[in-house]
Amino acid sequence: TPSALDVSAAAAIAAIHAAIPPAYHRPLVAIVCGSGLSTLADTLTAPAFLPYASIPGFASSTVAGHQGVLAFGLLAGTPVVAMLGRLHPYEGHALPAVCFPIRVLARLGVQALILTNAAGALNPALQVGTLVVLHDHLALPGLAGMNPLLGPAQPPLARFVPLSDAYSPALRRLAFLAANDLGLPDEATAEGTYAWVSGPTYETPAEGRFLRAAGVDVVGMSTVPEVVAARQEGVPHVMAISLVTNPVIIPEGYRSIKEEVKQELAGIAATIPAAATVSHNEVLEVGVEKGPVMRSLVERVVARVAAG
Ligand code: 6GU
Repeated sequence: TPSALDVSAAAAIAAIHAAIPPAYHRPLVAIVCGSGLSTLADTLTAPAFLPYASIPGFASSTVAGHQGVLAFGLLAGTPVVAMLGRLHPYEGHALPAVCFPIRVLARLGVQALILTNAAGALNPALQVGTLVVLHDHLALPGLAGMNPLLGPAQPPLARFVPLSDAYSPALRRLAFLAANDLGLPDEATAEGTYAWVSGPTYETPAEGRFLRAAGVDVVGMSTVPEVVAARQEGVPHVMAISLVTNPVIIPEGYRSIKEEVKQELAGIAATIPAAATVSHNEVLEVGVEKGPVMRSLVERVVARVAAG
């Protein structure tokens, strides 16, 4: 007997097939558009749109800059499907709800999944605007009791999913060839390890220091549950690209109020500045500014995937 997951995924696919022209029923590549990539829809030829709300089992995205629409169309002449806006655990979506659309895209038969996101840089060598092709991740919630695959086994899907090569080396290679196609300067792209945190708070200084000490290059609140679900679903090639929208400042020390009080009592003016903070607006602005570069890169990767 089919599992509950199989039944709901089949219902979602039936709704998609009923609403979308047959030419788009088997997209080659699926793309998840994070903050900054939703303009990808403008690049699709002959697009067909389907709101998440009209697909059974799809939750709706509630974040500014995330539309909540599935877009089908041709990118670089190749049929693709794009999630314009993604679901995040911090919105209150349970992990199975976050993963469900990915499972549906996987079952449409996509050969490759390209995920994009906005992230903060912990590696001080990464400038704002850099496109970081992920080669590994650190799933803090996953290690600590919030793994996306917790729950009953879903045969025939694997119970224990290896993630040693979760990020396709072949697709990552195409990303750097695509960057060369576009004439991007060397510093426009990098490789790195992504830390998934649940958010919605940004990191405290101690948390930033902790993640950096663990070898993390960029940090964000998405992507990893989707990567894990896609790998369990057996999507042949998964890649993720982070757009660095802000540095995560890791101060050497901290502002010592005790020292300030001692100086104050000694009649000396305070000299220690307050710490910098990150804002969601800053994240969205860099997304708008650098989104087109990310879009061109994804388009060139799709062209290269299609060329085989
Ligand atoms: Cl600094 N932290 C997290 N967790 N997510 C982010 C970010 C920072 N910047 C963009 N997304």
